[in-house]
Amino acid sequence: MASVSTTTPGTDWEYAPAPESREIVTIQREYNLFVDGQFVPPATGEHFTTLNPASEEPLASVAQAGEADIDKAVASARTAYETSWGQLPGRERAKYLYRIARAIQERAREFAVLESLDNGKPIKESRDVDVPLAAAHFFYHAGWADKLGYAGLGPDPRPLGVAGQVIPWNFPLLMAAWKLAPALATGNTCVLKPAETTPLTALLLAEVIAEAELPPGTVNIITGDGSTGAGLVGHPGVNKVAFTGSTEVGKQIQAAVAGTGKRLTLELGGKAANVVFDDAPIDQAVEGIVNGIFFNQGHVCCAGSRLLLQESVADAVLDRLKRRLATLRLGDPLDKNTDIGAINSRQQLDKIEGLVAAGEAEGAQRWSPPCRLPAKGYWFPPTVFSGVSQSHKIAREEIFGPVLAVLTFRTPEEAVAKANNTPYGLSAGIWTEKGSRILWMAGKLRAGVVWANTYNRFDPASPFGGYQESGFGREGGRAGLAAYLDA
Ligand code: TAP
Repeated sequence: MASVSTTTPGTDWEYAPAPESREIVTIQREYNLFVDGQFVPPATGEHFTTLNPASEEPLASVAQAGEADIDKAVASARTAYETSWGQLPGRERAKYLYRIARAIQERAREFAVLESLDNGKPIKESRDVDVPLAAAHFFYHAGWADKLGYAGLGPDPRPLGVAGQVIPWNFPLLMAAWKLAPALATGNTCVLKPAETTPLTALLLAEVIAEAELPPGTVNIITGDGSTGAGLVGHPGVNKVAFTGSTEVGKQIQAAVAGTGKRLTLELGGKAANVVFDDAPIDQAVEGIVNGIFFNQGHVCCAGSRLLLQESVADAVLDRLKRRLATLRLGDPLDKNTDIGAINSRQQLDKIEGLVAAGEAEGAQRWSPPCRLPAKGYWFPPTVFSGVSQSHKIAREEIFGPVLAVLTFRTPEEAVAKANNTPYGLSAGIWTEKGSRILWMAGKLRAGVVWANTYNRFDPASPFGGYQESGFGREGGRAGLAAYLDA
């Protein structure tokens, strides 16, 4: 598929295609479950197909885990907890985590190409963000494994046991690393379920884990749909549930886990405000706005999906933003020039289209740069809605796509009130030259992460998580260790 520039013909540079080769990856025709250190066929006998969302080409057939498979995986994790992994001193666990981190680095290109094929994200993002950050999470947590007594969580914090972990499709490998690395560093064993539409990099990670010779059962990776996730989090043999996904499913899990004594962390949706004041460096802010909402096609829980512009600079910022968006290139995720890749699934595309239609019906003004979408696959152009009011559906609901809702404000107090007018509370951005205003705003915004004069920056040492309907518990940093320890 050719890359398609969204720029106006005749006014832009023509880029030659620069496709990353997919030769580096060997995709098997069929994948089984990774249980007790081996790939085993599912007891259900069923498989489902995972697609390349950029072309709708079937990539592989993947096992559907059922009740008996979940039982087996949890039992194997229990045995590893009681007899092998759970008995290892931290300094030994660290060696395995370093091994995994180094193997991810060694196989980085393979992971990046596979992630872009299965997810639809541009190769420059999987190559420069997802894969290096996944390795960084294993390195960071390897460093903690023998120092847990110094984490401020008591002199001898104990692991919880078996962790049941369910992750979404937007950062498949990275979310697997966010879940597995802290759980393993703290001495727990794991059963992980990746999302149905993006199981392949988790299965490649299973291969890495087998090669790193972790004791069998320490990590089990079971693929399947929502019913597999529900079966895993509801399993009586699980001590800790860690879920990243939608608020709707998060609420169901919270209800299912209530009263069981299982420990729970939920990383859910968001509707973040990215707030630009009139003294902000406009060009930098425009880059931050683009990165905030168009990174990973807007499939980002902490995306800056509500842009709050101070009225005096609103027209100037919007004008520059539109000019910048006209230079973004949408198309083949494996092309190194591509900025915007494919939407992950037909279902997600339908959701985006429905919410965008609601935005138009409610009277907001829709704009996209001139943009030719590829004929096959799931695509949506970068879209900006101006004239949005707080009551509009597109200002309240998470779209999880490349769609920005622009609102305005006059005073810092009004900016805070509008930014906080959401049931979520995951992240926010502030753009201003004034340090005192950054600190004042950061203290008033009800969001787990607040970025100042930047956006979408992640580091394994920095805790990430939400308030309200964005969930509870933190991942990363010292706070992330606490979620896996009986401290
Ligand atoms: P969900 O539909 O919630 O799916 C997430 C995971 O849960 C998938 O593996 C899914 O399996 C599984 N699942 C579905 N129903 C389940 C149930 N009843 N019990 C247990 N597991 C179940 O979300 P999604 O569409 O994949 O991801 C998008 C959402 O995730 C967005 O709202 C986004 O904001 C949020 N998200 C949050 C964060 C953080 S850190 N807060 C990070 C990334 C994404 P299937 O794939 O088979 O449906």
